[in-house]
This record gives sequence, structure tokens and C-alpha cells, in this order.
Amino acid sequence: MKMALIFPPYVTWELEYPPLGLAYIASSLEREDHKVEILDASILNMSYSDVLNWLIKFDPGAIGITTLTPHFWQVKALSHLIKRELPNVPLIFGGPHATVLPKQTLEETPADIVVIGEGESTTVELAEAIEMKRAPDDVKGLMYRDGARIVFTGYRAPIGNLDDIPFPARHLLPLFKYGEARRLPSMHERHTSAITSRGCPFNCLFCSSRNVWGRAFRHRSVNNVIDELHELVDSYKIKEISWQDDCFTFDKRWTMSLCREVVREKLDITWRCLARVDQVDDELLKRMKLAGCYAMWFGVESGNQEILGKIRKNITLQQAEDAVKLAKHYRFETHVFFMIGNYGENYKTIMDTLKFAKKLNPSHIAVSIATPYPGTDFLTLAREKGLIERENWDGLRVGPDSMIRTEDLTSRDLERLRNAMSTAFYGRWAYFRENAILGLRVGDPLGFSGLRKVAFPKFLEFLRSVVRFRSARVVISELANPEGGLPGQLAKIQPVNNMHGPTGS
Ligand code: B12
Ligand code: SF4
Repeated sequence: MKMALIFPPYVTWELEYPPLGLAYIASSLEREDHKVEILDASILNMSYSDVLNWLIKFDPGAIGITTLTPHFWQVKALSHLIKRELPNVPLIFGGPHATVLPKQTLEETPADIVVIGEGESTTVELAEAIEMKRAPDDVKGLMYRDGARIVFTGYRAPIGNLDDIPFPARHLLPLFKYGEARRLPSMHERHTSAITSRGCPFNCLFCSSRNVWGRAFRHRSVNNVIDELHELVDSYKIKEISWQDDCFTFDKRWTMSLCREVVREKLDITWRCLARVDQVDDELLKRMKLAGCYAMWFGVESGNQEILGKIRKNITLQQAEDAVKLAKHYRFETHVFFMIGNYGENYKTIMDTLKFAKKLNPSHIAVSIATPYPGTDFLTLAREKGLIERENWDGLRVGPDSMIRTEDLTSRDLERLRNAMSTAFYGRWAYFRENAILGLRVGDPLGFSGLRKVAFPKFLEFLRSVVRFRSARVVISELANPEGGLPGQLAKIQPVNNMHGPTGS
């Protein structure tokens, strides 16, 4: 059968990484001799009608679309157009949003079938059922439309051995377009992403990763990952990898062993990964550095211990300090993620985060506004406490735009504060002194190119922030000293009870 897999046009986010999920589905279908094409309409900057024309030309026997919550409104619009033009082609949705809200997805869109959670085996069996023109009622992991009825076929057990899944079908992707769209500086233009594990055993209040993968942690074998690295280096001439694992260093022995093999196999790559601050130590970081890792991303989220407790992050500020210090010691680029507007936050705790970010003084920070995704406990609590100002995802830029407020700050206050915090962090001499110089040292092995790629962007960020520094200070003090005694503008707004946006259940 011919199957088209679509990443929809996406207007509110610059995509930097290929859709690995679709590439895994594609390789699993190809292994069973199906003909597959992936269309990443986002990276190719295509309109809905471009996608439609492409589909009409390809003439698939089934169409699959990936769904994330922030772009679900675009998925809806696209799927209506597709159904109008190609009414008889089964339309299949998968990915985090449809997984969490399968019934609502079928009710709100013309999709025929939702693949729930991990998609490879389910889609292969589903394709066979579609080809044989029979109802997929024996295919576990589906919710589908049968006339006016909605049928759930039951949950599917996770794939036991991840090595059984073929490597992502990267030959179907415009692999190097993503490099051009990148916002984070990297050492090499020939860059891509890959993933070694599925599932995260932690239970952070705001996180929706477990909705797709559950909480059991599964790893591919080191040999299987090394084979993929060889394919990336030999066939695609890749020089840098961003590992997309939720917790790359979850199993220290495994990570040490991967690093050892990378060195033994003389794989000439640089790489970076995301790790929890409580899952790195001296021995591990030293080994990772030797194996080509040059940047560590840490999710610290808050500089206030009480908030870390409330969001169930299960780390301490001390662990965050130690991890960043150690990473700097081994001359890693350090990238720390923070969120503001978390459950229980107020102006003071947000300022604690700014203070803590300055204390850590990493190479980069990313400050996002906490977003209550479907299926998370954060959404339940935010609804209960009436903290949602807008529950409508249309056009929402996740990160800079806020759906929520805190006890004392409106969503608009949070947006202003988020921007001001970044400026207040980057526009400091201490940032420039430590990080542009560290950037020079991290970029060392690449000579002038390292200087351009690692130190120069920090210099620019510093200059940009210096220019905006005064207005950032004004925002920060304005929100600290509001009229009427409360921080923020809360006294001026009416509470909004808009719980019925596209994702409300
Ligand atoms: C890498 C990543 C990104 C990358 C690349 C995204 C991409 N092109 O796929 C970047 C940095 C661009 C990114 C951005 C964002 N991301 Co992101 N991202 C991830 C991350 C860490 C890994 C994704 C991945 O590659 N997984 C591996 C593959 C194999 O899994 P998968 O894509 O889910 O696909 C499997 C199934 O979902 C299913 N499936 C998926 N699509 C389809 C389609 C069909 C037809 C079928 C049948 C099955 C199917 O089968 C696949 C194979 O089993 C996940 C967390 C995670 N661990 O999954 C978050 C995650 C997906 N992201 C998330 C979010 C919120 C975002 C942002 C909104 C963040 C932001 N602040 O702006 C943006 C959204 C922009 C966008 N359009 O992508 C949330 C999604 C929540 C939600 N309800 O939508 C997650 C779950 C993180 C979290 N902790 O909550 N992200
Ligand atoms: S935020 Fe990270 S550590 Fe927490 S549950 Fe999500 S993936 Fe796991």
C-alpha cells in the first residue's frame, strides 16, 4: 500500500529537528514492503493547498498526520481540506495530542482512525487491515470511527525490544533543511537528531512525555545505537547529533558504555544531550567529553526549592548548581531550561529563578511560560484553581505566549516578565566575561570556525541584551511595585472562565 505521512504546515514554531516519529513509522512500513513518503510541510514551508496538491499527485492508500497540541488547530484545518478532496482515503492521526485525547480528536476532526501512543507496530498492522479492506478491530492501540460508533481496540503493550525497530527512514526527509533552520549554535552544519530510549520514570507535574511513552524506561542496546551512528556518519555524512532522549544519562552504565564504544569505533562526531541535574557526575561527564559531547542541556525549571517540590521535579537547587559547575569544569556548553508561571508561582518565586539563573551563569538559558498540556496534572490543577486565562491554542506560540496566570500576575505580565528575564540574564558583564570566553575554549578544537559558532553568538546576545537592558529593568520593577499593592495587573482584570477551547475535555 502507498502511505503518505505528513508533518503539517506549522506557523508558530521554527522546526529545527526532523520528525523522528514519522521516520520510524515510515521505516517500519517500508520493512513490510509498503511504499511510503514523508512530507514535512513545516520545514518545506508549504501551504495547505501545496500539501493537498502533493497528496493528489502521490495518490496514497492512506494518509497519516502527526499531532502535537500547539499545532492541532492547523491539523484540523488541513484534515478538513484533505477529507473534502480525498474522502475515501483513510485518514490516520498519531502523536501526543491524538494519543491523549483520541475520542475528542475523532469528534472534532474528520480523522477516521487514531493510533494511540507508540506507533510502529500498530501502524504496520493497521496498514495490512486497510489493504485487506477489513475493519481493524483486532489491531490493538486504535480508536476508530465505525459509522456513528467510536471503537477502542484496547491498549497495546510497549515494544519490548527497541532494537527490533528499524532505523528512522531519513532518506525520506529533507535532512539538511533542518540545519538551516537551527536557532541554537552548533559545531557542524551536517547535523541531525536521534533517540536512544523511550519513557521517563519521573512524574513532573507539567510534562506530557509519559502520555505517549508511559513511565517505564526502555533503552536500545549500545550496539544498535552504534550501528545507527555508523549509518549517520557513513551514509549521511553527519557530523553532529542532538540526542532527543528525555534523560540521556538515566542509566549511567549504559551511557558510559556508549561513550566507550564511540571512542573505540573512532566515530568522528560532536554531540549534545538533555540530562537531569541529579544524573551526572564527574566520571560520566569526563567520559562524555572524551566521546565528543560538547553541550549539556539541563531542565532546572525553577530557582525556588518550594516550586521545584510543587512541580514534582525531584531535584534540589544544590544539585543544579553542582551539575552546571561540573559541566563548566569540563568545558561543556551549558544550556539551562527554566519555566515561569508554574503551579504555585508568584512574582517572588519568579525573581528567585532569575537570581538563580544568574548564579548558575550557564552559556544559554531558555525561559518559557509553563503551558498546561492535555493529560497533565498541571492542566487539572490550573483548571481547578481558575488559573487559565485562555484555553485556546490557535496561533499560540508555546514558550513566549501564556495561557495561564499566577496568583498575582496576569498572562500578559508573565509574557513581559519572561522577555525581561532573558534580557536581564544575557545583558550582564558577568555573562559576557564567563560565557563568551568559555565559548572560545569550547570552540577551540575548531579554530576560527569554533569562534564563529560558539563564542560569537554569545557576544551578539550580550550586545542585544545590553541595548534592551533598561527597559527590562523597568518591566521587572513595574511588576514588583504595582498600583494597589499587588504585583502585576491582576487587580485590573476580570477572571476568565474559558475552559472550552479546542483541547478542553
Ligand atoms: C524532539 C522534540 C521536539 C523537537 C522536534 C519535534 C519533531 N519534529 O518531531 C522540537 C525541538 C522542534 C520540538 C518542539 C516542540 N515540542 Co517537542 N518534543 C520533542 C521530544 C523531546 C522528542 C520527540 C521525538 O522525536 N520522539 C521520538 C519519536 C519516535 O516519538 P514521537 O514523535 O512521539 O512519535 C511516536 C508516536 O507519537 C507515534 N506518532 C507520532 N506521529 C504519528 C503520526 C502517525 C500518523 C502515527 C500513526 C503515529 C505517530 O508514533 C511514533 C513512533 O512510535 C518530545 C518528548 C518525547 N520524549 O517524545 C517532545 C514533545 C513531543 N514536544 C512537546 C512540545 C510541547 C513541543 C513544543 C510545543 C515546545 C515549545 N515550547 O514550543 C514544540 C512544538 C513545535 C513542533 N511543531 O514540533 C511535547 C508535546 C506535548 C503535546 N501534547 O503536544 C512533548 C511530548 C514534550 C513534553 N515533555 O511534554 N519538540
Ligand atoms: S520533565 Fe523530564 S524528568 Fe520530568 S517527567 Fe518529563 S521527561 Fe521526565
